Amino acid sequence: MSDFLQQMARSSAERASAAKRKYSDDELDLPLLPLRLSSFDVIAEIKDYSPSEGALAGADSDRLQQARMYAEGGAVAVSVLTEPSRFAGDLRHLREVAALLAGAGIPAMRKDFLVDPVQLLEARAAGASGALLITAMQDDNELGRMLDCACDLSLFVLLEAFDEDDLERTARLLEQPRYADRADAGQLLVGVNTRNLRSLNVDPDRLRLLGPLLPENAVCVAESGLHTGDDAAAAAGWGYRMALVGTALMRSADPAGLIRE
Ligand code: IGP
Repeated sequence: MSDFLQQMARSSAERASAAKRKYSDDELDLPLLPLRLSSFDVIAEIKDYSPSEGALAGADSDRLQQARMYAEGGAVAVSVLTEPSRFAGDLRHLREVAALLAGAGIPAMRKDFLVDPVQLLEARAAGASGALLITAMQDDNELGRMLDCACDLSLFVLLEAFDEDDLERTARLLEQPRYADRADAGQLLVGVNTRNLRSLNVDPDRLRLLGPLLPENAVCVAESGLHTGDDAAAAAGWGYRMALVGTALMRSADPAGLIRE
């Protein structure tokens, strides 16, 4: 069997072809909330299950309560896993969380292994204002198509890199004026995921090692394996202006307090 990322790409493509039949433009008029960045921000994540950590949450009410605590803690955005097979995610989770957060003016973003522009439409129709794109899943043309679609829909994008090659590719994309403009506006972010999505292992040292290679014209996000305010402060010292935190917040008795740290 192929590696994890390939499996995810295949099952995601199957879901995309089913989704293509569903949406028309008039379904896409839910409120769009741009990211409003400050000096260091947290994107807080809702995920019920992680392939590496196991179950992180249960009932639907927990999910909404979790989103409320993220809002209370001052999360700049909330990321919601929608991948069903390995993360127990669902577009319904995104829809419910986005609707709840819209009242507080906090954008929700779709976290999944997106391979087809229609999945960005799905995200938009579920009320998301942003989406994650994984650089290593697509070639430059495919990624360009996804970015263009996200721009057309005014979705903010977190473009995720894992290694030097990914970061070089994101830097090249960011040389193109249309993407550079989105990055300048703080609506195209570059993330470094410390978790290798092929093996699922976390290498926390990646944040430090890749720090010098971060593109200068984008806000950069430290992703995965961050547990404390100290972890976030270290990331800030290496040039990251945001942290994406899931597991630690899902497990915390006081997620709002942890975000404020
Ligand atoms: C959150 P953590 O270690 O705080 O739960 O990680 C987030 O970075 C992680 O869920 C993630 C992810 C992804 C999940 C980052 N990129 C891509 C699925 C797909």
